[in-house]
Amino acid sequence: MRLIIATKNEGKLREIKKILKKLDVPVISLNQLSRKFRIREDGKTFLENALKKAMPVSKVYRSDYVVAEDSGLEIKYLGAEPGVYSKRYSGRGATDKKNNLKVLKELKGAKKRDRGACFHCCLVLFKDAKLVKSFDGKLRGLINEEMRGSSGFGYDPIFYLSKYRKTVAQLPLEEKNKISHRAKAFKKLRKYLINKSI
Ligand code: ITT
Repeated sequence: MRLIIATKNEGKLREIKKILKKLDVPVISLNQLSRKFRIREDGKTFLENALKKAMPVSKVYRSDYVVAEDSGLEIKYLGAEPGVYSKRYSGRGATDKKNNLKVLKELKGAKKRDRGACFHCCLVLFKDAKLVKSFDGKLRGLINEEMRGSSGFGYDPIFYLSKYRKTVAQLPLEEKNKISHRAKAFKKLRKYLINKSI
């Protein structure tokens, strides 16, 4: 029995593996499976997208546990955008840098009180093509006025945490893993799996 993380994002996988390292099961990603999956992330919510990622994998690998997560950045000032469009916010050929720059442009001149943002992670656990449980995690912060730092991925360079006086990209990965939206959701999963003796 293995724990398959239904992601192709190596940045995410690195973070997830660190959080789950105490579990006594092999943790692998889609990149290590012989079967290839093409997943359309066209759901309207993080939960819908997480279900879309997990189901096809769990249908093939029925005896393994499959975990999928969908995550993104929500900015109240932008009506909770980019949300489920976080990865492709700057359109065709989107990159992390272009996405960051687009957010900075949208918030140009916005006051501190309007710069509130939230990273949201929704995670689902599947077995035998059925949803076993879902977990959520959130991290609140502010959109910085410029990009800072090079650790992490995605919107980390513009996500500012007042408590640390740093962006998430200026924190070491160990630190991010203690507080991130993903860490919170995966710690709930870890606790669940340990309690179930998995
Ligand atoms: P998979 O679907 O293969 O898991 P993905 O890169 O498509 O990987 P998501 O759809 O869940 O991942 O994430 C959407 C985007 O949200 C992601 O590309 C980042 O831009 C942003 N994001 C998610 N988690 C983040 C984090 O911890 N730090 C910074 N940005 C993050």
